[in-house]
Amino acid sequence: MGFLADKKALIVGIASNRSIAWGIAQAMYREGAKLAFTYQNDKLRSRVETMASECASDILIPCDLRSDEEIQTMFAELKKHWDDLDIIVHSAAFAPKEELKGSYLENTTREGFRIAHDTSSYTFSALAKEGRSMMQGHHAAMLTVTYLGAQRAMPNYNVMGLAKASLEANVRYMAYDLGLEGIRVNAVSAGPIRTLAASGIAEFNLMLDKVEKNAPLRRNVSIDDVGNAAAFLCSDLAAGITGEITYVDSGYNILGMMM
Ligand code: 0WE
Repeated sequence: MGFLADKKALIVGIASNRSIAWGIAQAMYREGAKLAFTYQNDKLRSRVETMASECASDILIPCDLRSDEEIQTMFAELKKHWDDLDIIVHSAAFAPKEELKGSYLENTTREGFRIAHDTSSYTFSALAKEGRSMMQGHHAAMLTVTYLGAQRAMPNYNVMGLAKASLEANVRYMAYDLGLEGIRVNAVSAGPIRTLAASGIAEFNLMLDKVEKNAPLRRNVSIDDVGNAAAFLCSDLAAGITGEITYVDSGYNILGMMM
């Protein structure tokens, strides 16, 4: 029996079979969880449908996280399948492409800042606000995905770094609030991974090389590495862990110098 046997998990943020959310879904399915999936738009529906069926799931609900109404409708739809919920996985982020390169100050706008923070941080709170009633009394857990750019200044990551810093503070404030209801809230901070979100990012190969040459484990991480840690954090094995940011990055974040 897997360590997530009888748990029901909602997976938000699959865009392709390289998505971190897909690595998390597969690990949770392997450990015995029942899964439900959302998809952002019609373009992604059939793709997510195929992946859901690989996890024996036929719960597939549209949801653009930028809309409170769509989030409400999504949970109303989920309630038709399940009375309750044990796990919510949030793996979604966005900033306008032009703001993810070059000078931070020159390329960040008020509107880009708003979009990055709304899409990448507020959406996690929004899922908690609408989903908490279904998670009552279930030793439930929420999980999001962040990046080292929240804690350290990085070239090109720019306004996303601020949005991820907000998301990490969000993990702590949500953990504080939801702890009263027994709901745990954590994040995994993943090393760089070639996903759709990383495609077209300047110098991404260089970042992967730096990790491979310098991280303690001398390799990059996979969506399976991230998925396994996420599955653990959402399981009862992690019953005493909340408000925590767990690095899944081959140890890269501990370095003080690269030789
Ligand atoms: O958080 C991310 C990526 C988030 C992201 C990616 C895009 C690309 C397409 C957010 N918004 C957009 N908007 C788009 O239009 N990562 C951790 C991956 C990533 O993105 C970077 C990185 C790394 C690593 C951007 C610049 C520098 C490094």
